[in-house]
Amino acid sequence: MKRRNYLLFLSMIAMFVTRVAAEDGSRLWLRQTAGDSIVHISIPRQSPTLNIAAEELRKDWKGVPVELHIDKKQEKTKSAEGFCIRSGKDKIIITSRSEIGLLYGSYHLLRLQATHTLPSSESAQPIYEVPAFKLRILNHWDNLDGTVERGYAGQSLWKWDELPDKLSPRYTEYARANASIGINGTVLNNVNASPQILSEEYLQKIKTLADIFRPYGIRVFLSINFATPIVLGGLPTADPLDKDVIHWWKQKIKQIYHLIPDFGGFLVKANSEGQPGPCDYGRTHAQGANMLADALKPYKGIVMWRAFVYSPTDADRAKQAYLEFQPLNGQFHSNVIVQIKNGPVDFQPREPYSPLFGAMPQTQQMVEFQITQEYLGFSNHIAFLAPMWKEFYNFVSPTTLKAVAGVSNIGTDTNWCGHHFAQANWYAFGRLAWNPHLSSEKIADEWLKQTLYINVENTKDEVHTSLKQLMLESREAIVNYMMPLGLHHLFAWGHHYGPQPWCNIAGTRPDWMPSYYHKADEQGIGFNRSSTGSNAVMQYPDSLRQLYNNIYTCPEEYLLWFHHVPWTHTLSSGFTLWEELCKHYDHGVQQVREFQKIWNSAQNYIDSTRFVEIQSKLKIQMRDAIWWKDACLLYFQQFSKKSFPYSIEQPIHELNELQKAILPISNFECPDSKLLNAIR
Ligand code: BDP
Repeated sequence: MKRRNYLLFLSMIAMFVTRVAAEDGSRLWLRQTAGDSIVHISIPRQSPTLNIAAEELRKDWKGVPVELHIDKKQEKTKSAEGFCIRSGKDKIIITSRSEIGLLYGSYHLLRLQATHTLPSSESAQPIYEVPAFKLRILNHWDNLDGTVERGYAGQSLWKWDELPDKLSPRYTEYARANASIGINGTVLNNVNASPQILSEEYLQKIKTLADIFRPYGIRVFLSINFATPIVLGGLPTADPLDKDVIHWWKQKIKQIYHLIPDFGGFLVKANSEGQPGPCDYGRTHAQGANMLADALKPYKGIVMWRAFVYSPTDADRAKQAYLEFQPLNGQFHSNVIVQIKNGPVDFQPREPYSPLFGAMPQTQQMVEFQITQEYLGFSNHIAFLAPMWKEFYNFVSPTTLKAVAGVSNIGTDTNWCGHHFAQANWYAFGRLAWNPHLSSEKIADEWLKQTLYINVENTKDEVHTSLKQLMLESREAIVNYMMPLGLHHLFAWGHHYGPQPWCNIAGTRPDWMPSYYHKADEQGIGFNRSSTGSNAVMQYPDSLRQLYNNIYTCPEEYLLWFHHVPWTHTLSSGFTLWEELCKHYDHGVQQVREFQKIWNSAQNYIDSTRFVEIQSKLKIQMRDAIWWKDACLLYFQQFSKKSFPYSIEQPIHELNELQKAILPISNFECPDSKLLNAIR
């Protein structure tokens, strides 16, 4: 080989090696590499959105030529965002009523290619896809100082200090990733909102982001602080019926739309956890929401008004959102959507669905899921959340909801989400927001194939099957080792990472203390929400009320949510409650041991960087699972006064050692590993 050719050959190898080695997770599920042939892609016209579609296909599509067509009359895909893919022998045609539909269709085609699920051209029926929800939106809990509330993946993506002049390449990558899975809205800032977000200075920055996101079909929304007219506007009140307040909001909204003509609207956390709101002025949530909605209406903006409220009253916390919001049914204006967390308490590893869903038939509702793992081991544990969200849809039909929101798990970490597997939750959120009928297995399958393997074709079927199994079981494993059988909120106060079922801080709200929720005593454990207790069951429709109200018919996964159950009560397995509790905690630990084995067996099919990183996280998860099991079982044993079944792995910690450990309390960071190592 001539010297020049030889050098060229070496540099090609070097390029190839860097390409293979550069698996740091930054490319998410969009890892396809260019095909050799240049395929002809035709678009109906030049436009920012269509150019992106063409560029994506040119970069990654390896098949026959593709034509993109706008078809205003396309009947089957009623939504403008829907699309149809028809494949023939010599070309593929994607049609949609809109440009963004064509972009979604292009990403869909590429997904079929990457997951090896392209239908063969002869047999192929056209593929029609329509999103189930019109609004599929991420909620960022990002603060203006760059921190992220309950974020475990670094700092906020939005570099407020640099905007609007300097633009991080991540803004476009973020928009692209969202568009590839159909997410079409983003609330940029924390629901605990700073009034400054609406200042002239910030609106300019936000306009810049909106301009970057627009071609990807993503509209920008903002969380607002209800007292902004006082803080920014210098008014003496924020009373929603005050004419100066109304005028202030109208002017502010006019200013926003002048900069961002397709601005989506506001998300509001009001009279919740100390945030200001209309109730401060004797007005209702509906009056507060409607005032904003009326001001947004001329611009087609909306208000997403959160129902996450619970005041320190005697009423069971699980009942409070319903008590406060249900009577307001029918009072909200047509561009208000009440945003409700999936469960009645707060994003626990397992909750029954919130009975507020379906209880306000004359009011538009949307669900809020939490993608960030505040209550699921932060970015240290693998918790694939599609099964949890699907569980919600077993009770609440997607057709009754206007929209779906997910609290984002994205930050400045190279791999975006802290844990490589946490990317699967961002992915699953988007895919389920588009189609809630997709199975968890299908989503896991898609994500694994697109994201994880060095080479899909060379990956052994059994490895792929066990990794899928790992993902599908992962959330249930966490429920098992953290809080099985309907237990909830046993978390350490403040940061919600480790177990502290004993936590009791004098002078703190009782409904922030674990004992409020587990109520363990010598007789038994669990919160009696049946008709002989707080009667929260009353808020559910008849059929479920009867089921949940009876200790013998209540599904065991919700048993201790609805009942205070004697330690000696026999469960369907024939074991007593105490024995079952021990077995569940133990099973969770054994599941993680199994996950470690599965992961190790995948070594040859995953790049070494991500393999080792995930392996290390699994070690932490393993130690945490044992920590959770030991802490909860040793603590509850003081009440049950029973020994552990021989069949379970016996504790390796002492209770007093666990109770002495001081957990660092921070909203923003993972716990300090040195301190934790002392107890793990
Ligand atoms: C809780 C979080 C808190 C949020 C709150 C909310 O701990 O940081 O501000 O939810 O959703 O789960 O408003």
